[in-house]
Amino acid sequence: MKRLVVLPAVLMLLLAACSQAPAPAPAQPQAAGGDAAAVTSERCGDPSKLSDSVNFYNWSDYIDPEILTMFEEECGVKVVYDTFSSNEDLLAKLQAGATGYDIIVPSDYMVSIMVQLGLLKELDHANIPNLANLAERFRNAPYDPGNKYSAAYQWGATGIGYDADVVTTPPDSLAVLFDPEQAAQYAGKISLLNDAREAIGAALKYLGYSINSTDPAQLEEAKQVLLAIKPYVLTFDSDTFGDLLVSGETALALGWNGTIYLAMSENEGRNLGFAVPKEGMAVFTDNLAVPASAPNPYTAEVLINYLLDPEIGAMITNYTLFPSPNEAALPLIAEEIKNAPNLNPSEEMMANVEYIQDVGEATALYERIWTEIKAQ
Ligand code: N2P
Repeated sequence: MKRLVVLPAVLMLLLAACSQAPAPAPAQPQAAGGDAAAVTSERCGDPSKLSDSVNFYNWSDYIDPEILTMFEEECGVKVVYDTFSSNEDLLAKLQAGATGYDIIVPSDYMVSIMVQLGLLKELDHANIPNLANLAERFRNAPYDPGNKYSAAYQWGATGIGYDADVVTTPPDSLAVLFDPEQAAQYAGKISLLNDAREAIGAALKYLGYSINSTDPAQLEEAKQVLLAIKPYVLTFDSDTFGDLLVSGETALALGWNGTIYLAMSENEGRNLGFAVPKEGMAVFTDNLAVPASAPNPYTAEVLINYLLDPEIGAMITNYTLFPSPNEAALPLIAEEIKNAPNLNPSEEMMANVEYIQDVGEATALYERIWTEIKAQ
């Protein structure tokens, strides 16, 4: 999704082109060190150390674009913004040698994998005092205790989005997706996340196994579950499943809570719901991190600190509707978001959920199964 890239320079050129003035001289390359004169805020770190631009690679629909404009205006740093749709896509991009990214947003288990592969830079906490705004459980998460490599950005849970005009009994079980008889009732109106760990993980949960199973026999069973209902699946999609529910192209979506809530809140005329299945589901924390190869690591840390500001943290959640790990931001988050049922999973629901974890060597097996499911 490219719509978030803000291009003041292009606007200036357009304006110049419209005026009668002689054509401007070609732009001079800017000196390293950014445009310190443009810094108008305390939130920009040491202006003399800022780069001209910073490259931010995030999940789709995961920030209020206004925040990028604010950072550009306050700090005089252009944010080059691009998006990805799964942890595996992000990893593949980095492993293929993409070296331009300054900030990436891996989930919990992918932080572990990237640390092991030496792909992340250790954060300089002196540049990120706002780490203190994170709730304790995000400052000492098992995948990165003490925020050595990452800072929590948003968290959430996977569940079932549904169109209550079509699925008239609110689903309480993954059987609505994975029991072929039930799924057949919604043939061609089902979307599943385009995500190996999420989709195979949900099938494992349906079977009563761990979302992190490494048992080849259990994984084979999960594959058979997915293959049996695949004829009824319209699409594997992690970017537009909310829109597909709104338009009526689907009636059921295995998807993330914030995305479904956004679809619900923007379309109150539509009778949409979000269900947490009784088998339990995945929860995730997505984290800001700096690749070891980042060209502008200082500016990346300044932007991470900016995103952890309480005001900005609240803007993020008020826009994405995913829960915030930023404790200092909570007073600024809209009450209806904090009180939405299922959006902030209750203790009871949390008892039944699992974090996706690094499954080590079994990752290759998940990948093979996923390729086979997608290919058939
Ligand atoms: C929202 C992205 C949610 C991230 N489009 C899930 N890890």
